[in-house]
Amino acid sequence: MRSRISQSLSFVLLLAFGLGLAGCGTESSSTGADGGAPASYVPPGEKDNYYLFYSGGHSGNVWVAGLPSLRMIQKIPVFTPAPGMGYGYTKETKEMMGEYTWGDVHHPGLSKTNGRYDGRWLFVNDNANNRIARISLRDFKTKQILGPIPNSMGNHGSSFVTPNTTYVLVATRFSVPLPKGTYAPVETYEENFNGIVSGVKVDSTTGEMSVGWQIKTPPFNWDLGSTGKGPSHGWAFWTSYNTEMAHDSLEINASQRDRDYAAFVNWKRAAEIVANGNAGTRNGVPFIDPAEHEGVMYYVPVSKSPHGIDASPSGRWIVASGKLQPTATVFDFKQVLTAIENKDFQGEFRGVPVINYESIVEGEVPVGQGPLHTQFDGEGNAYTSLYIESSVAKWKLPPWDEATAQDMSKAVVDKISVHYNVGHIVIGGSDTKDPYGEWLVAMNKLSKGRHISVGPSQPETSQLIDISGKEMKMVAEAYTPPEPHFAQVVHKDVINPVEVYEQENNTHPEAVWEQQNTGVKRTGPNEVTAHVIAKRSQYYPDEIEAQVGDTVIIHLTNIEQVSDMIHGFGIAEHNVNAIVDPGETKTMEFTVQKAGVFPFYCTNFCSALHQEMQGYLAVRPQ
Ligand SMILES: [Cu+2]
Repeated sequence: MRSRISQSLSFVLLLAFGLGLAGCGTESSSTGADGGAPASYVPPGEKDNYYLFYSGGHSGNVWVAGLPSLRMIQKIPVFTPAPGMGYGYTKETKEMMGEYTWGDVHHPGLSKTNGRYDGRWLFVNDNANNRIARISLRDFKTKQILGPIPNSMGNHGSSFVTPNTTYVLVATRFSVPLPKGTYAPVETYEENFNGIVSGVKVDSTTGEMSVGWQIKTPPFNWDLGSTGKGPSHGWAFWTSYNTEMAHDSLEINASQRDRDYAAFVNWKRAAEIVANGNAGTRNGVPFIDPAEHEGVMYYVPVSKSPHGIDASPSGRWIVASGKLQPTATVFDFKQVLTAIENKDFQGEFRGVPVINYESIVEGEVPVGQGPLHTQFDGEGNAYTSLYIESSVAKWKLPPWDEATAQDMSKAVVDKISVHYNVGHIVIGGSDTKDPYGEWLVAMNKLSKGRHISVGPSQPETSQLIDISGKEMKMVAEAYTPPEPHFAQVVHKDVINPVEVYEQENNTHPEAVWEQQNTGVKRTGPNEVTAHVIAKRSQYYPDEIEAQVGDTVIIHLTNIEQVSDMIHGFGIAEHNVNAIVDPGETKTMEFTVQKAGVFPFYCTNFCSALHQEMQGYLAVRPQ
């Protein structure tokens, strides 16, 4: 009850402070000049300072919100049709989505140059169908879906972007017999099943993705990861919650060992092995057995049933948390390199060295119950989500003073309750060398009791925490559809989107801009092709003739060159639906199967005469 009271009080203060700012005409900032209440309230007409890209989980989308307002601005459809944007109905998007109409987006990763966000692309994974997609932040649209990735099953441990976007790194949650497509009884799991770590290569100019290499692993279930920087540049880290290699009743059987393993992978070494022609191939992909190539992978014991592992902004401190142990373990990567050099190993597993735990641990910080993910503010502090406690702990990264080193509880400097069962948390730029700090968003799994009832199917909550001061302050709350597993936050100045596709940049081969180039033609015995332009408030031409059995191809160009002047194109009873943004061309292709006259019309309100923007598809019987 107490937390609810303090929260509504702070909301009132926020409101007052936000309105005050509006009067000054300044941008919103986290705290007032008097150090007063934080201003997450962004008044009408003012804009947020940050983009917040939420993964959409099994909705298959990415949600775009503003920060600090938490106002939802846009949906970016990726793996799932979105009729409101014509996505998944046009030829281009259908081909990109392939045979699946959903995906499970878990971890968005922004592209980077020199360890900082460069505002070019956002990569997202599909845990269900083993794919990676690339969204261009030039127009906030999905440009490529790669996969299903060969040999990869349960693409959960991604999308982790290396400091110059050389790779997006992927690890498998599930293990299967390899090459993928092989049968083996599930009882032979330990012997016949394997996991995979993949390096998805990214073309530095076009962003085009391809599978660069894969590393075979035991059938551990790989979980979250991160990429190194600074002293750990060239490395990537993943935790595993099933080094027991259980294949049934995982809740019990995968929770037996007091320590699981993290994998420390030298991706530069993997790339070298492939470049030198020393990798094998599996399902057409360069394939590395780490037992045969020294230096490509090491195991590090971590606390029980870990979920997350995160590299600090300096790249020196690698923080791993075990769900079933109330500590965040801090590894010193400089000591990791020394241990590797000195072969300071406590054993090996299937030919891969296990680094001596004692030699590389800087400390175990008692953060609280159920630690999952750690984020960094760039001021020497770490923040760890605590699933079981439903709170976020703020703690100091090393170097620690003598008193803290003796009593690690002194490293924990603040804790705040969230509502509740927090999964991921995000701080802007946490995975870069220069985090923004300022705000932390807690993404909570359960929202029950926090909103007016919407029945049994309930959204997730996001809570906004001001981290600009010594103590964390809860300042706002919002809801999202399922399911923001993780998010990325980037400053608005890093991204420079287009709002209109300029005519000279439209590369669609079938784009037409002049009325004299439009028209409907028979282009085959059973094929009719229409080139149509859309503008306020008509289509030209507005009549398409075809015969039953014809394939009808419509290339539709929106010739508007004005921001937000979007047209739609829906045909009655044909499941045909496109949206064309200003200057954009889209293609619809379908077979007409019934005679009759079917209206088509603009679905996206565009003008006073929007209702008049219509035409007819007239289909003769055969
Ligand atoms: Cu219109």
